[in-house]
Amino acid sequence: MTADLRTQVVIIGAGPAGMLLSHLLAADGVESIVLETRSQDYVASRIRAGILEQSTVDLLRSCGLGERLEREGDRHRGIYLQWPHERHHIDFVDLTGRSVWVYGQTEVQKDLIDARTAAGQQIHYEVAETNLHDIESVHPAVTFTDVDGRRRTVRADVVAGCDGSFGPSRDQVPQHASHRWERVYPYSWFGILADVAPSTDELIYAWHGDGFALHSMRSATVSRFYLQVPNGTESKDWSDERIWEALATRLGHGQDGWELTTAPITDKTVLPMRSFVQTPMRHGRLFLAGDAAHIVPPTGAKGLNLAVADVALLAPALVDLVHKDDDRLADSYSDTALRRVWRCTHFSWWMTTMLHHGQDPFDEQLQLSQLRWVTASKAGATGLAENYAGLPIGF
Ligand code: RFL
Ligand code: PHB
Repeated sequence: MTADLRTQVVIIGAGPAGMLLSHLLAADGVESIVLETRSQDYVASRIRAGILEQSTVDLLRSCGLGERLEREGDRHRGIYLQWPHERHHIDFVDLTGRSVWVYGQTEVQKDLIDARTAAGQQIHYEVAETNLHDIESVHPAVTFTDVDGRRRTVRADVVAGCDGSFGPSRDQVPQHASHRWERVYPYSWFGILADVAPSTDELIYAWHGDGFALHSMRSATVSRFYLQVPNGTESKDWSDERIWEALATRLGHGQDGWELTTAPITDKTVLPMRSFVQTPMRHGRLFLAGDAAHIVPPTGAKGLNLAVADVALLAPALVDLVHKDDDRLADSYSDTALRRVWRCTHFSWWMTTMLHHGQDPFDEQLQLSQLRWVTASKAGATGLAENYAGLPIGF
């Protein structure tokens, strides 16, 4: 196969994992080419996660991506956990000395695009038919059709599969060499964006007999909400009135004087929930990072943070491999990354099953008991705080 492009690392996917990887590699003098199926506008504007944990913020600051985050990000000490007639604050700073930031994935993505574009990063948007070749050799290749319809081949030393949950990379690992772990949940999240000042200073996670609700935010003038809905729900089944009514009930409008302010809704999306891990996260010269290797339900706010943590481990491993032919970090990448992946997989599953309403009255009593313990016991609260604010990279 004749290649018309040559680089050290070909990165499939221009989401946060792929873009941050190209940024960290460039800082250490490793050249990469990024391939992305979507347009730059689409990638920069899709609405996704909202919370950055401490180690994500530390990493973004340390690699020169913290400037706007410092200015516009909102540091939170903790979260509220509630169930009918009870609301409790869990203070991460008091419990662990760590905090979280409200700074949307959309903003992180924009900062990454700006930094990489300014640095002259080669990014091919709107590519099609991305295929991986020779990943078991030391010179793998990726073929794709570019935006002008030309068939291209890029040869590299390494392929980084940062192509999310629907990309082609993870399927390239032969079945006999990998294992997939999966849990599907019997409910979805209905995500709502509204042009309204948040009715709370920090996020509220609410257990309710009608189903879970979350009050999050994006800025002083934009709020983000989620409602637990049955799988198969369609946005069109939910009028704005129905949404505000459900949010008011589940979040406790009127209790102890707390009020939910309503306003025009600007976006409605239904998100299915699942836990998924593919092991190992490497096959030959293909390395998987972010959603390409694992998916968590959003209840623990871990998806984006895990993608960043993977890349923080992968970048130095690839630098050593490409520059020094030293494969020690590359060989340990999957095992090291998976320790954090499984911790976050457990935490996300635990938050999800503690807060979402099901059919079984016995489960309901267990959930309420767990919520009382987590909010009343320092040990319980510290466990939640440590996991939510995030364990150090390399944990
Ligand atoms: P991404 O962000 O999905 O980026 C992968 C990129 O790869 C591209 N791609 C390809 N490129 C080239 N060739 C191909 N054949 C390709 N196939 C795919 C895709 O277009 C995309 O640009 O994965 P990454 O970088 O690993 O980052 C992970 C995070 O984006 C993800 O964990 C979170 O956004 C998950 N997530 C949420 N996490 C939270 O913590 N809180 C949330 O509220 C939350 N909301 C969400 C989410 C994920 C969503 N998706 C994936 C459906 C809401 C949504 C809608
Ligand atoms: C969000 O703001 O989108 C968000 C916040 C916390 C979560 C999930 C999503 O657990």
